[in-house]
Amino acid sequence: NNLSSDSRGALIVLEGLDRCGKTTQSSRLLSYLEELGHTVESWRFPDRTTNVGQMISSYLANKSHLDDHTIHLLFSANRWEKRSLMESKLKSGTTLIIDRYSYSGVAFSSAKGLNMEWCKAPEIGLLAPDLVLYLDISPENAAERGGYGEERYEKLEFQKKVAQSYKTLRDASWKIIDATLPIEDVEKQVRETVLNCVEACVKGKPLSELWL
Ligand code: 2DT
Repeated sequence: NNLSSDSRGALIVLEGLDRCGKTTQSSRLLSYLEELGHTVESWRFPDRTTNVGQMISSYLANKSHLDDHTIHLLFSANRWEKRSLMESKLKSGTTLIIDRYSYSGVAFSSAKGLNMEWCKAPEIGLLAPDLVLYLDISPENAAERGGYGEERYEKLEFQKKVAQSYKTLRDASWKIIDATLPIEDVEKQVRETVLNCVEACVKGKPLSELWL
C-alpha cells in the first residue's frame, strides 16, 4: 500500500545525562519495535569495538590522556566510521535506536569550555536523526540514582555543565521526556513518539544530514 521505494528505517537517538535511563529505554524500545515486526538494531556511541573506539575507551577509563580537541575529534571519527553502514541499514529498512550521538559529542566537549561551533563542525554531513529523545533529569537527581562509575565524566560538577550545554543545543524538534517519572511512564511516551516517527520514515520521509 504505502510502501514507496523510498521507504526506510528511522534513525532514533536517545540523549541525556549519565544515569538518565537511556540504556534501559533503548533496550525496551528495541523489544517493543521487534514485537511489532519492525527490523531494528540498537547501537551506541562511542562504539568501543573499533580501533578508534578503543582509544576513546582508554581515555574514558583515565588510562590515557588526550588534549580536549583531540578526543573530541576521535568521538566524531567514531561516528564517521559508522556512517556508511548506518546509511545502508536505514535504506534497507532497518530502524536504528542510538544511545548517544553528535549531541553528546558537542555537549560534553563544550562543557569543558571548547567553542560550541567548533565542536559542531566535524559532525557536519553525518546523518541527521529523525527523532531526538531527550531524557530529562537534573544532575542532582541523576547523581542520587547512584551507580556513577569511575569514568572520567561521571562527576556531579561536570554533569551540571553538560546539562547546560544540552540546554543550549536542544531545539523545538526534540522530544523532551521527564526521566524522573516511573520507567513505564517514560516508556509510554517514548513509544508514542517513536511510532509516529517510524511511520513517517516508512512513508518515505527523506534522509537528511547534520546540522539541521
Ligand atoms: P557511555 O557511558 O554512554 O558509554 O558514554 N561522550 C560520548 C562524549 O564525550 N562525546 C561523544 O561524542 C559521545 C558519544 C559521554 C561514555 C561517555 O562519553 C561521553 C559519556
